[in-house]
Amino acid sequence: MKVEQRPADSKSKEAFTDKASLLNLYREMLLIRRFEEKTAEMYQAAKIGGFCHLNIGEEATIVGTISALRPTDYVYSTYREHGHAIAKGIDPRAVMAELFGKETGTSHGRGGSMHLFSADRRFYGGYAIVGQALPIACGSAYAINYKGTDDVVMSSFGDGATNIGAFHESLNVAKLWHLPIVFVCVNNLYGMGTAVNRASAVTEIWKKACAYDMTSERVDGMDVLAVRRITDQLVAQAREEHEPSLLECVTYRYRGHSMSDPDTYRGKDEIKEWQTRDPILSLGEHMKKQKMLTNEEIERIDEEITAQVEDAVKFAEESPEPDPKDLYRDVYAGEGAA
Ligand SMILES: Cc1ncc(C[n+]2csc(CCOP(=O)(O)OP(=O)(O)O)c2C)c(N)n1
Ligand SMILES: [Mg+2]
Repeated sequence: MKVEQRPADSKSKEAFTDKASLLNLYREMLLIRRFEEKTAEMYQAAKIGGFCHLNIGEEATIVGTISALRPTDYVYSTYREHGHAIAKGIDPRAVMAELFGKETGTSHGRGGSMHLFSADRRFYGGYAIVGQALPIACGSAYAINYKGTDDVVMSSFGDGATNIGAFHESLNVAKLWHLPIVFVCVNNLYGMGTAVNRASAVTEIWKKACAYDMTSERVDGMDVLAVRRITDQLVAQAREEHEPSLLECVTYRYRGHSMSDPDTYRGKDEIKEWQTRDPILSLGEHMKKQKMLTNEEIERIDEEITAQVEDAVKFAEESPEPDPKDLYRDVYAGEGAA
């Protein structure tokens, strides 16, 4: 599907000039990529069961948005959330163990791929229902105002979710109550096998915020620096002015909707075309041009990250299964759970 992009933001690459920051973004994106590739492999080896949705191709959107937050800020996501959980600081070992259904997983193996959660990291899920997290995220943002802290909530969801009633209800109350929330639409151009122009009367999702008189932006979701730059502004607006916003990141998932999707509704050429704008390769090229990175360093980083992912798999493999006697533990969250 052809999408008209806003012209690339020329200032985006100038905004981040120090090597350490760029390297962090690069490493985070590569960690998510290698983690997801390994997840696919483990799924095919029947180590992971149930539904499983990968983030491959969407790394710049995930890392560009979440890296703009403080550890005390909250993130809500969807069933396509392995990358969000890792970007929010959850140990990849605990994420992989959850996918394996093990006791050491983020949700003690009770949730699996679609229900990662960490109160410590303020990563509040992992939801299987499309649009489910948005009203709950508004509740967290309302609590922030009520308690008078300066935390921010980020609620991430797909293009398909913007056709759901809960999306519109959430934007409405967020604006009405001045909630400190950034809504992030990961527009990967498809909801399962349905292209965005066949499901949504308005295909430029950012425009939907106009109905609620809300700040909204559209950004190239394959350019991590552009995403980060605009997210910094929207997070500051939420934190300092308690004004919500909608950010549409136009991106692409290279794999099918889920591990069981034969992916017959789009051409191979389309996938290849998006891969020419790969977010990790693009940042690597940019850093090489700036003399911040060499091919040897790229290889070394890849080896390190591949080893980290192998270690996560080993940890998951060796972790115990949940004990059946704990079946009713954690059915309700206790005092101090959040
Ligand atoms: C309320 C609801 N309707 C339908 C489904 C089935 N379903 C699961 S994912 C999905 C597509 C959602 O697409 P989008 O919001 O664009 O997210 P993406 O999968 O592209 O990340 C659908 C229709 C669901 N889980 N919940
Ligand atoms: Mg989508």
